[in-house]
Parts: sequence; C-alpha cells; structure tokens
Amino acid sequence: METIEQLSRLEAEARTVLNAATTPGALHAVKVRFLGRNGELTSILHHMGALTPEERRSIGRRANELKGWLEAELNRAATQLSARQIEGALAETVDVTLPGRGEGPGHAHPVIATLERITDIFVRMGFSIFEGPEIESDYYNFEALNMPADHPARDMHDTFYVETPGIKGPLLLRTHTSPVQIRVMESRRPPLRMIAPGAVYRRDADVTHSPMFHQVEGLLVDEGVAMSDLKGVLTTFVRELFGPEVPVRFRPSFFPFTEPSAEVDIGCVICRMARADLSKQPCRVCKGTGWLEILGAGMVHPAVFRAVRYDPRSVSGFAFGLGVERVAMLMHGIDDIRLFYTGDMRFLEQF
Ligand code: FA5
Repeated sequence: METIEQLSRLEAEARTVLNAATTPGALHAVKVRFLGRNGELTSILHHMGALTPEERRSIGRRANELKGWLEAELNRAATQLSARQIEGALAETVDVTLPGRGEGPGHAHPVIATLERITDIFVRMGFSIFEGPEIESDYYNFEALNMPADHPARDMHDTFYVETPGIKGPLLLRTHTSPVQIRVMESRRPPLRMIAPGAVYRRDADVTHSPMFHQVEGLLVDEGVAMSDLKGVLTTFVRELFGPEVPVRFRPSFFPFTEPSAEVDIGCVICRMARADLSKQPCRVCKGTGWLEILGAGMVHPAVFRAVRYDPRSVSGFAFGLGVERVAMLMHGIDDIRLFYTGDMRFLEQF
C-alpha cells in the first residue's frame, strides 16, 4: 500500500533529521516539519477520511504509532540537549592561576595633589589648617566680610542658594573660602596664622573658570603686621612652588574685606612653553597679556575686625585667597581648566 510505504519513508526521514538536530532551534524545525499544522504526518492523518475502513485501521494505527514515536523522540532529544548544555556550562573552567587584569596603583587627582603641595608650603611657614562648611550663610559669605546686601562686589559671586525651611536667612554654596576667616576669628584671639583649603562655587564657566573650584584662604593677624609681610610671605610661597625665576607681580585691586588690596599674578607658563606656536594668535589662557592671576590679597579691613570683635587699633593682619586650579594649570602647562573635571583617564593618567 502506497500510504504505508509513505509512512515508512517518513519515519526514515524523521530519524535522519532527528539525529542531525543538535540545537533547540533545529529540534523545533523537525517538530514543525512533521507534526505542525501543515506537517507531513499531520496531513496524512487529515486524509484518513478518504480511506476504506480496512485501510483506515492499518494505516491509521501505523500513522498514530509514528506520531507517538516522533513525539517521544522529540521529547527525549530536547531533554538530552538541555542536559548537555548544563554539563557544558559546568565543565567550563576558570584558571585561577592566571594573573589578574589589575588596574595599577591610583594617585591623587592633580587638583588635590596641588592643594597638598600648597598647604605643605604654608604649614612649613607656621600656618595651621582650618576648615569651614561648603554650605554657608549669607552672613559669613558676605555680610561679615563687609559685603552687605546690594554691594556691587556680590555680582562676581553669583552662586546657588539653598532653601532650608526653619532657618532664617538664605543659605548658599560658598563662593570663596574667606568666610572661614570669620569663623576662626570668632572663636580665637590673635595672634593667628591660618590657612583654609576647600571647594567653592560660582556661576562661572570658561577655559579658566570652573563652576566648582578650590581655594586656599590665608590669614595672619598680630600686632604691627604690614603690607611688606604680605608681600614677603606670598613671594616666598610663589618661589617655593614655581622656582626662583618665575616673575611675580602685585597689582592694586579691590576687595570689600581688605584695604589696601592686591591681586597677585605670575608670568604665564603656557605662553613661555609654547611661544613659537602662539606667535600668530594670543595665548588663550592669559589672553596674550603674559600674566595669570593666581590670588587676591590685602590687609584685613577694619570693618571685618569689628565684625569679630577684634580691635583694629591694636591688631592688624593680612589675608589672601588662592585659586588651586589656576596654580595646577600653571604647574603642568594645562590650557583648559575643564580638563580637570571631565574624568578623562587619558588626561588623568599623565600625572
Ligand atoms: C576671592 O575669592 C577673595 N576671597 C580672595 C581674597 C581672600 C582676597 C582674602 C583678599 C583677601 P577672587 O574672586 O579674585 O577673590 O578669587 C581668588 C582666586 O580664585 C582667583 O585669583 C583665581 O585664581 C581663582 N578663581 C576665581 N574664580 C575662579 C573660577 N571660576 N574657576 C577657577 N578659579 C577661579
């Protein structure tokens, strides 16, 4: 009988493809080919109605046996396959004797390393280290420093204001480290020789200005302190850090909390490193001036002494505030302050 032969051929065919199926996808294809809605065995079973009752009995039995066998084979093959996959995964070995892919030793961020070098120099000159909060009150950041509300000098110190329910007066992200002067003077009597390193925040962003940067504040108060002491200490500091040959200049300036005030510039290291390349266009760091401002300084204003109940007739002092990123840029010849804060390992690994 033709259909019986057809069923035998189908069985042989199924056996061959089953043996060759080594993936779950291939097994599924075998199932679809023979037992799917239009599968080869399914369509034989669908045509049983056209056979004589006798044929139906023998062919029907054979076809159903074949269907049962095929289903059992497919199940067996699927179980075997997943067992083999599990065994394979278990047999995977990890060679624990291989050397690790180490990250290598890390190092301090260049800004922090510079900050430490700066503080070391002042500590050697007898200054003690103090810290203050980064979220500061309007009083310490401005008011006590002779910068009352609406003082024009506040324009250069725009910052984030922090709303704190239950606290009177605005809190803000400090714009400089000078408020630490007030906090220290409030709790101590002169003589005083302190520095205060830390992060500060301003609405600033270009190649030499970052919205978050670091300053080191300095304050020395005693009897008979003069501007010449300020010049002596800061010149010694610059020479210690950059070497004796780097030019330093004191330029008259204004800060509400010092009188007289000065800004200290040092010769632009970027220009000197690359003078030839910059012959056609001005240096973008010093804007062609040849100088870069690193700090503001001056003699402590009597109004500040009065705010902390020191008598300006019996003591005098000087203060300064230094930009750490600027110093780091000059030390390493970096022409864009933003490089410090992009987290690019190609940059950071060079230190
Ligand atoms: C001040 O912040 C004063 N508190 C400094 C001071 C202290 C003067 C004590 C007198 C007595 P100034 O705004 O100039 O001053 O900033 C000081 C230094 O911080 C600058 O010389 C510069 O080196 C650095 N600086 C200022 N703004 C930025 C900024 N956005 N990004 C990086 N560095 C900055």
